[in-house]
Amino acid sequence: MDKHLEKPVNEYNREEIAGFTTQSIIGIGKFYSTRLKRKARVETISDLAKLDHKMADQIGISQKLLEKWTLSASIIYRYATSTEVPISSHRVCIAGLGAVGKSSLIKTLQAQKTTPVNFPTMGATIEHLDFIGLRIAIWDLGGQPSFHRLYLDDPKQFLSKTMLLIFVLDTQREERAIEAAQYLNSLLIKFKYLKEKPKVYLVLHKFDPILDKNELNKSIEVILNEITPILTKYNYTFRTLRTSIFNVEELVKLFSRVFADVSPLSNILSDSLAFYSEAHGFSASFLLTERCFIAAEWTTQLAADQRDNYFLEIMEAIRKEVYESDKKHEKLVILSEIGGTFIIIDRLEFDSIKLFLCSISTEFKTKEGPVTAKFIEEIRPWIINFFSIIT
Ligand SMILES: Nc1nc2c(ncn2[C@@H]2O[C@H](COP(=O)(O)OP(=O)(O)OP(=O)(O)O)[C@@H](O)[C@H]2O)c(=O)[nH]1
Ligand SMILES: [Mg+2]
Repeated sequence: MDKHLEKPVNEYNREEIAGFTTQSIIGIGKFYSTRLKRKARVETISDLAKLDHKMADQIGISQKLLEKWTLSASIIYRYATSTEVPISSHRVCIAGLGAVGKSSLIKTLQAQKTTPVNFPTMGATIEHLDFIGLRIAIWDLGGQPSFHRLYLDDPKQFLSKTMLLIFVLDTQREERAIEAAQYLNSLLIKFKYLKEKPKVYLVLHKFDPILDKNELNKSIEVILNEITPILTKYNYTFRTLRTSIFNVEELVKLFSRVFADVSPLSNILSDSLAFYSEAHGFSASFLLTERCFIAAEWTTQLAADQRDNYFLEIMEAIRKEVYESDKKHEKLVILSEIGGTFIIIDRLEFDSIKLFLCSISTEFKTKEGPVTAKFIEEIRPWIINFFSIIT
């Protein structure tokens, strides 16, 4: 949002924000704001959020630009009018039977390196992970049977306002599938009682790189045969992730998707990133957090394995930079192993939030351009102000 408001965004109440004029969105100057008003009777953020993109011709702006503006408006509108609890106080729960690897998985994500935990979690503990300025609180629900009653008997305390349920299964122990399904069932009953329906991710864990994938996939089939009917019974859709603490890169990559699901900012940032990349003629770009989580990406022109390869190269470079190099470079340029392309990594800082802007290019570009400056200017208020609205 525009930085020329009379006071900081967080000092307005939510209804006021929905009534801001369209000019308060960066990029919509007086000219377009007048046009929106005259040609489409759109005056406020709330009007703009509901505007049909097909009106672009009639208003006299490009379809793409209008899409971008309505997306921004609809995200602001959603938060301005939402009676939901703000995201920052939403819960992410990680549950599953004992010793399936929940705590190890979280510790590995936090440390960015394989970190096995070799003692059971006693009851519930809270762990934090930072993602584009959002402090995600992850409730690690110790899985030993004696603790199940604790959560099930007091769902308000342990399960309410869960926006994401990460249910972890041990792919190397298919014989525990029935027991796992029963536990999941009892959790879903409690969510039903709370009248809540979190997003569900099934994490098929201990999918270790050295093991035979075919064997593991067979065991996964057995496990899913028990688990899927439970989710279907309560009308849940879900996604599956195959993870191992011995493949940190894959773990980080997969969990970026999970966190992007929790943060509405990813959409906005990806949209700005697309404009930025196209204007520069880049073939792809990523915006990564310091922990290498993908805050946003524009990789539509790449095949999936190409995208993954670039991501691995970028991650390796950033981890070297963050953890090994004494000197902090403003910019890194690396020659990619994928023939004839460079990866340009810029360090960006927005108050205390640090991000890496990574672009894939066929040219060796080192100059700061106006496009980059404009991009940074465009995303800055989202990153800084957005969380003052919702926290
Ligand atoms: N092979 C393999 N072992 C793992 C992996 N992740 C965790 N482990 C091992 O699994 C065991 C249990 O790990 P924890 O992280 O304590 O499991 P948990 O689910 O938190 O267990 P509770 O706290 O009792 O619910 C430990 O010995 C870990 O080293 C993995 O990806 N692959
Ligand atoms: Mg644990």
